[in-house]
Amino acid sequence: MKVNDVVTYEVDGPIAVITVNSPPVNALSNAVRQGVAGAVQTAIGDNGVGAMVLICEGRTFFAGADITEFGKPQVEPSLRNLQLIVENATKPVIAAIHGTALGGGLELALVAHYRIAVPSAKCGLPEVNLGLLPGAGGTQRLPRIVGVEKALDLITSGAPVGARAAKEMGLVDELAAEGNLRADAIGFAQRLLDEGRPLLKVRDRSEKLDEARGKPEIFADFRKANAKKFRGFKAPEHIIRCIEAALEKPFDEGMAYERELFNELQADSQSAAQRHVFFAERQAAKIVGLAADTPTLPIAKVGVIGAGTMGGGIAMNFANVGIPVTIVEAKQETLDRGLKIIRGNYETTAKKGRMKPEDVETRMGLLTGSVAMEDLADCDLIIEAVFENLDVKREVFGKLDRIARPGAILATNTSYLDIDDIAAATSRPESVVGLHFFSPANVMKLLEVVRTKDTRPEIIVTAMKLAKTIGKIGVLVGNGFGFVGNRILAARNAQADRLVLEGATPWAVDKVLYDFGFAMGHFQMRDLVGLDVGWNREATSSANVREILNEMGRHGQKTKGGYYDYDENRRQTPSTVAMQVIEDFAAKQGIARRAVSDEEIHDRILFAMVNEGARILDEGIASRASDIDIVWITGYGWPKYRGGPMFWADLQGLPVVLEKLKALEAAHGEAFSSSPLIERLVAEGKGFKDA
Ligand code: T1G
Repeated sequence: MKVNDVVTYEVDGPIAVITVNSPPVNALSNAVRQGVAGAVQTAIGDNGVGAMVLICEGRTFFAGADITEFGKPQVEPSLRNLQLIVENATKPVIAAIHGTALGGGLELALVAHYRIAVPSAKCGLPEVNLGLLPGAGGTQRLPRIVGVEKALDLITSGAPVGARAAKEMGLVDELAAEGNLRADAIGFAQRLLDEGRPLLKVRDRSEKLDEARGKPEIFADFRKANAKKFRGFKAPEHIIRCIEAALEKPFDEGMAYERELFNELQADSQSAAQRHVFFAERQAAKIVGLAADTPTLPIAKVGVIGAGTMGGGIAMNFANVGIPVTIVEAKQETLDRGLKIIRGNYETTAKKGRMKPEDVETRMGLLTGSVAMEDLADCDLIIEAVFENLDVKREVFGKLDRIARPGAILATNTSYLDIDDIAAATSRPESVVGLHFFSPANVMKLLEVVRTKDTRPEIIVTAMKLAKTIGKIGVLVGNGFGFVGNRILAARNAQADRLVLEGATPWAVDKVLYDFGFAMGHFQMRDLVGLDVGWNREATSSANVREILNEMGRHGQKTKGGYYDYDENRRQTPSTVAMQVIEDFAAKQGIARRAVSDEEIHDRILFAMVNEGARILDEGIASRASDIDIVWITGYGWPKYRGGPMFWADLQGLPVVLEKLKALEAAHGEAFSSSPLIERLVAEGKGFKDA
């Protein structure tokens, strides 16, 4: 019978089956919680019922609390009150798990008396990814089942575990046959009844906690080992404290402590930022302005031109998902070197246990090397990753135009050149698209999909779908200098370079950005990438500090010197040589150096970036402000707990941003003349999220 729109109740002999069907992921919405509570109470009151199975239809068991309900008035039963109904049921409740039992979904399974899962199922507590902690007893119950150390890992990483591993650690009691979960769960429930198995409550178990008692070093060591990873994030430390409480406090006090710390996190801007990022990532995949039925083109074979760092990394993305790739290089020795590097990358990954050794050959078998572009004639998608020079790229596309089959997608990996100019070298500009990968291309998640004024809709849809296929976060952007990411980076570059001429040091600039939450500072990143990227050795003319450092052979980490000096372990120290170059250049430019405060560094860099983001949005180069956030979080390391430059600006309030820009413009010139979009939004009392 239907309990409500999303929950049904039926009886199979002495077993009640409570089925939830609330697409897309059976999130524990108000209706789901009300329906499950009603069904459990019906089963308890039904004398013919001896036990009950709680199961979901669709793609997964409950994937957590319904994040869309956060911040809205609480509707009973709350998740915790639903848990009390289940945990105190007078008849066994068996949670039948498939898909991903995550967050509140797993926490609900933890108050069931038994858990059965299909082998393909996964269980996890990923709340930390939302700037939260498991707020329905996960920090108190999980350690009681899997032990403190495993609980610390699982909850602070948010990583799911597969059903087999879950069974080994006692998180799951029984494995069902794949595709036979309902029947096996009913059979398991029947067996529990026949055997008169007890109503086990996780909250009453303490054997696993006892193993950790009197070992404070477990927590001290864990904090130390993860200090770098957790830096700046609030949720991980709150999680650790809750697990410590599980050890030190009686269950109900531990639950109260967990609730207190959960509420703190939920009210914090870090969680708002990370929930924003969760939805923004998914929004980015949705294309604005194209017909929903735009067809996707089949990509059975990919061609890559260039076997260097970028070309090799790009090729790996496709081989990793079983798509054959032909890699073309001009010279055999360069091709061989490129293929060797790819093989080396795979072997290293296999040695680290992150891929099966036999997959090295499987993936290398998908890569065909060639020194003839003619071998790309049968490819559905061809990506060029040759030298970042417009003439070189135009020449390549001219040849491709003659070789590629009709309908093939011709993609450029350029990071800032005008793709319309590249497309104009072909007779088929509608087939040209930008696929801007970030180095290392086989690792970095971000892929800027750059549409030109002519790119066909099918190619846009195909490219965005392909991004997901190869495990990237695709963001559709418009054509223009630097697209979205590099254009904002250029704004940051300009301010950082100007600041060090005016009196700041590179290390002061880097510290401000590091303390803001970036993994590394601006000049450290330049040294890492290499100062000579994009440097023209023939035409160099000491036009700026960076050129002068390059002319001195100071190309960054790879030459043990750039803005910093590096020892054999790549540990950096501020370089007096670089500082002297800066001071001399400033003097030559007639710039009187002065003391520059950290606050000025902070404001000039961050508000210049926000202003450039607003211009990008106003020009339609980005479809959404949140797309800009995703680009800078996934491609450039903007701290996730600050939500991205546009979210961060909204958090400051656009009136504050506008005021800052006007003050900065008065002091430092037109680079800070505010985007008209900001002025419009302020006048309308809106934020970037409304743009
Ligand atoms: N609530 C609401 N909507 C959700 C959702 C959730 N928990 N999870 C996913 N969706 C939507 C998502 O926005 C998208 O919507 C669609 O489902 C498909 O998602 C008390 C407080 C389950 C692994 O963090 O990790 O429980 O765009 O594109 O790639 O302690 O979704 O189609 O309109 O990601 O197959 C904890 C988050 C919540 C899990 C499926 N749970 N979700 O991945 O599909 S907090 C999570 C995921 C909590 C308790 C705490 C993934 C997935 P639309 P998708 P997918």
